[in-house]
Amino acid sequence: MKTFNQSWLASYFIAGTQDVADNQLLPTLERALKSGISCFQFREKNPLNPLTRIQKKTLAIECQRLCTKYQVPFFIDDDLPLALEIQADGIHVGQNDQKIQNVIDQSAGQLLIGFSCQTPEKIKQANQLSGIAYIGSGPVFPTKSKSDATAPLGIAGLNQLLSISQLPIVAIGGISENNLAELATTTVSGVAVISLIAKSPNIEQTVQSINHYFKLEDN
Ligand code: TZP
Ligand code: MG
Repeated sequence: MKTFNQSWLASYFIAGTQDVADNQLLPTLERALKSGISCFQFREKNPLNPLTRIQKKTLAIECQRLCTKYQVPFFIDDDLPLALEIQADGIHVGQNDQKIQNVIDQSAGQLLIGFSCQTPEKIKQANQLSGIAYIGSGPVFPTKSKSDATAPLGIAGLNQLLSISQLPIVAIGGISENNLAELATTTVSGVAVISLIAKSPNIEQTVQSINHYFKLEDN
């Protein structure tokens, strides 16, 4: 069984081909890895230019190789067969994806599991499950990166979820350089970002500012 480390949530980068210019996913990921991201999730949802199964698998393996090179954990969004086939470190599951209990049962301890929870009720349900590593909560702020995102939680809503959750929470949605300091006043373990890194003019500086707030000192 893989072991999860809460420090992986500090600066959690999420991306797929829809989030970057043509052929820029791998170079963007490598720049982010070099700059010190703590985790990567491959989230491929390109409505304009959908990848075939084999293209998606090939790209996932290339992302995984880069993550391995920099010793950063590699998660896949909502594709259990692919995550199992290529032996990703973990899978991230949303509320509208396949049933979380099925994912827990089918991953049979081979994958770490992240689960999206946006309401106190969902957090309470997650508290009853065994086999989840972390919770992703958001959007905290308005986001353009997810078309079906629910209403923003705000810091107050996030704090309410944090007060109930028995699992570490990574904040997601609309995270920018302007709200990192405010997020760092909460007990989130870190931030999960798409556009802040994918669209950054200076990825190294962006990752450094995230890590400044959320990366724990090495002992
Ligand atoms: N889930 C909730 S908000 C979101 C996802 C995948 C998108 C986050 O993207 P960004 O660009 O960091 O707001
Ligand atoms: Mg999903």
